[in-house]
Amino acid sequence: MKRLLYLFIFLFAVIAHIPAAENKKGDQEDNERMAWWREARFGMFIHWGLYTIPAGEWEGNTNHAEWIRTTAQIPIEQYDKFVDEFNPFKFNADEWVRMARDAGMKYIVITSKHHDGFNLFDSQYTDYDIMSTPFKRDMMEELANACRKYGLKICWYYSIMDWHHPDYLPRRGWENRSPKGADLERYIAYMKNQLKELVQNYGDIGVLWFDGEWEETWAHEYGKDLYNYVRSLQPSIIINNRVDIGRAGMQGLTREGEYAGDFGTPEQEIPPTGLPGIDWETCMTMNNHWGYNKNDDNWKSTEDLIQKLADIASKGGNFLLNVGPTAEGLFPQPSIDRLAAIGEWMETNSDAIYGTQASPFKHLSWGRCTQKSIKGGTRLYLHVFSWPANGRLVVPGVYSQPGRAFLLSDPTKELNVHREEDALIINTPDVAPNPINSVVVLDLVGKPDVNDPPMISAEYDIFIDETNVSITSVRENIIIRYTLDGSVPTLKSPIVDGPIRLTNTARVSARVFRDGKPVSGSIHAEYTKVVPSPDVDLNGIAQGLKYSYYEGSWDQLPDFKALEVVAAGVTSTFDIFLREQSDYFGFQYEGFILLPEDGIYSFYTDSDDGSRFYIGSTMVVENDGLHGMNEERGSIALRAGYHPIRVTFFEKGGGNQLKVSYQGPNINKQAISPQILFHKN
Ligand code: FHN
Repeated sequence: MKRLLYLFIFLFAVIAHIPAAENKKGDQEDNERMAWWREARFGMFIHWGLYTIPAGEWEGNTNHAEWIRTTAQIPIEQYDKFVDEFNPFKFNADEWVRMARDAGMKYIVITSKHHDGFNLFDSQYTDYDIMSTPFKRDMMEELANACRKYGLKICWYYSIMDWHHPDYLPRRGWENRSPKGADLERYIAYMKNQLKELVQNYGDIGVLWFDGEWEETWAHEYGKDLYNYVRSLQPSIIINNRVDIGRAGMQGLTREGEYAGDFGTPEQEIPPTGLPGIDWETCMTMNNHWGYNKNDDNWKSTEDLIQKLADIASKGGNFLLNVGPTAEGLFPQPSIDRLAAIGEWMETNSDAIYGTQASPFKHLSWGRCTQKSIKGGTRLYLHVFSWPANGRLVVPGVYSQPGRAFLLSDPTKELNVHREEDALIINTPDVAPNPINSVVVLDLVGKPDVNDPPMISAEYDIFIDETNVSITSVRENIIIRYTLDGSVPTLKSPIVDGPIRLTNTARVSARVFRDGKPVSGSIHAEYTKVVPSPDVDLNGIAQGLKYSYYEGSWDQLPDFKALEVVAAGVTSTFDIFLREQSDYFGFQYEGFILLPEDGIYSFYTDSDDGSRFYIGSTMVVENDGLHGMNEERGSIALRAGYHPIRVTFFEKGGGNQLKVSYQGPNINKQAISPQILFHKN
């Protein structure tokens, strides 16, 4: 009876909201739009603007760059004087585009407006643009024309965060520009007007590369609206995931949920593995700075850059490699040298990059692999960083029938291929064709059949009464055998013929077999039967949570019990009450959550900086530390009814946000509704 009552209270209190499905990833329209971008695999990022005048140096500090107005705390009046100095008289759009083309790059993304708010294009909506400088030419138009001339896509970087426009908030914490009168709606209208100029005045635009979406004033509804608006201006345009707030920090991929954006944007890092079905692009500097820094000589080697290009393509991603031109309009010589060397490698090996898909192998000791479908089978491009000294290139765990093999640098010279157990051996010449990355082509009959163990999955790794586990493989004419005690499956083990129902804790192990032989390693997964935490009987409760507010500087969550409470009260949900300061503070929220039925519940915190979520004394979500917006999840078995919850959060500096959501039996992932949050009177 009690459980029925809880279910009624819960349903009465909460109207589940199911966000409209915005993203139609993978449908025909999306595939057509993304086709050129997926083919391209390699582009140039250009960070250029007023900040090139100080060139990273300010009052003796030489580690600044495009952030210098903030990192050197330069008052706006002083910074704006750079407008009168910006005159890149050596700028030559054709030269820039030819260097990108000759490096093998297929698109250019340039900072039409970075965080400082200065516009490199001629905008009718502001005088804070290139036409107010001595240069007085619309260099974006010149660059767009040059791209069309040499067959590259022109793309715009555009920062949502704007340290100059009076309607953008927040102001920089150190500056005394009054926020009075700032109007976000007016700022969004300004952005839309500029985006209309950028998308409609310069011909076909490849990508709108948004950035600066992480501050607390930007929200999902604005991001979704801006995505739809830009798409309405040019349906074929591609828009990155930084238009919305779904990006998971520098890891760059889009978090679970209905966030807008056509591709993920890892920054200065490469995902550890391929990401099937996900479009993503790693953006990276050649040295340590995006904007020109005259003292930064820490350049990545050409070898490192060429191998990064292969690594990224072998995981199915694009590589957006940055150049920071000088105030005169020149690429730094080390950038020119690296672009030329990459171009020389691409001259011979671009087939192994353009239009390729991710490697079918999880790991190769000597290098990477990319692949393309060809008539009757698959072409593997084996990127060999470590050339075999014994003339034998071992391709492990591949069961497909081999076709031709040859050096991409000399397709006329066939290489011998033979099988040794589950490996294919290619006889290679003594000398590597390229000391950095030699590409050996290996054709296979049909789809690659490699030593991939099966996938084991279930909704959760814990269960109350029973759970169904699925074990699958995409490989052809195979069977899967499994065990429930963690032992390696043998020919005597049962065959998978559908979901496996577990009613007790089990260590599931699975392996692929063909013609009576194992053709994969085994894989394991633990599923634990648990007793749900009991609910608590409550009386004298009221809606809302108790919160306590603290001030201090921490690099991780402090022990709030040991700290003085600066303010306290009751709040309807996990609000951050911004006081005089928007940095160096923490919150603790305590109360009870009402759950409608027994089951496994997942809780999420998405925060900048650290946060944790507890049920009673059990920490369910660990999301501590200094970071940008980052979401973590945890699951726990709970009875229907009231459960004690505690959420802790701290902010050191920069953006500050806390979002707490959950999902459970018959409950989609959603923010925890205030209606099911209570505290004791
Ligand atoms: O703050 C910017 C930074 O200046 C640069 O533009 C990079 C490039 O992706 N994006 C932001 C940092 O994530």
